Amino acid sequence: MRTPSANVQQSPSRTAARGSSGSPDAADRPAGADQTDAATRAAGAFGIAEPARIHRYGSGNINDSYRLSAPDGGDYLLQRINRAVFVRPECIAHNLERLYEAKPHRLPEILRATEGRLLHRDADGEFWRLYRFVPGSRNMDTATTPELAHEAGRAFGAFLNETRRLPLDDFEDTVTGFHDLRARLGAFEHAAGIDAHGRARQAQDACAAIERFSDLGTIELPRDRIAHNDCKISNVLFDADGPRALCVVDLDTVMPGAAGFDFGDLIRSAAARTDENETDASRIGLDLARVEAIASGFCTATALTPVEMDTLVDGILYVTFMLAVRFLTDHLEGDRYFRTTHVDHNLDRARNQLALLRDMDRQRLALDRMIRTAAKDA
Ligand code: GN1
Ligand code: MG
Repeated sequence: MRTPSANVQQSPSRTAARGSSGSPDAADRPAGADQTDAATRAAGAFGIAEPARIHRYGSGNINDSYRLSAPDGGDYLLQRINRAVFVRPECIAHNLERLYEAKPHRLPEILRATEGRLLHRDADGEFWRLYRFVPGSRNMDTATTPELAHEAGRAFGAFLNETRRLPLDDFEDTVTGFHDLRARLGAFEHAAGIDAHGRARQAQDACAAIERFSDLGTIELPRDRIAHNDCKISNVLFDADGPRALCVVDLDTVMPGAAGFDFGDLIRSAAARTDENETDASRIGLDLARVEAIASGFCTATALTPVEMDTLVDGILYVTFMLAVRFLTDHLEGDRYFRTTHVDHNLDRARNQLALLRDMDRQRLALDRMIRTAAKDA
């Protein structure tokens, strides 16, 4: 058994309590009146006095997003930072300043509040930020074709390529221990030991699978570059009318990281045959054609060091296992972190990631061969 770490215990979430949906089908759900009022006031702080239209938007698990139209027809994405997850929002602001100073080519345009800051703090202590909505864009929860998978790989590879010269010391950790699997295993053991909600028994299968795979906690990846750290495919914006990727979004976790984690997160989300909410285990698995396409797109857009090349397969297993651990911990702790839509949602997600992990583990050698070949040909 490992020692629990306070750093990465899942923290209470305002958003989960609101019960809003993580389902992509619910992307345009209406916001509660109070929340919309707060969002409208926040829009005012960015110089949009009376938005013509404002509504909840997106399928993110953490922050609250609103799409709004300005009276002059401008289209924006306004987001409230989840303070329970990002306990030091000023670190996000600091990192965004550093990132945008570097003048990246393919990021959404970010706007400043009238007081000049990228994050606006409202009277309730909530933090908001505003992006211009990328016109003609769409996103998705898994890549349905190798062409889309290739484009997603290219988009995140290009992001790493653009950030490769940014000094590590210029960036803060926006979430402490975000990719610390050992600490996350510690938090899981702790939650399972306490079992505050009496859920461990029903989740026995998943808890046992976590124990079986716990050796993955010994994997070490060098965290020696600025990475995106949340490379799920829904964070790629595609052209609404075709397969082309336009840019990557969701920059709250841009901080020191590893190429293998970014690559791994993309494989887990974009090469999975289903999204992470699928409950039919017989449908869950990796689509190797998409793995090949992602590897090829990724390696076309950025050059990896030999050490990084050697960590790609480990990165895939590591991030998938870590997310299973995180979902299961949150289930045991009473769904305080990830937004959920139904009872046992986090347990379902944990089982989903564990089923995917089993398939990845079975195909480890094939994955390694395929990724190296794709990189060589890129
Ligand atoms: C969260 O916010 P969103 O939905 O892009 C989470 C990621 C997980 C992901 C799983 C800050 O991402 O780490 O991989 O859910 N973000 C944070 O869907 O915890
Ligand atoms: Mg995110």
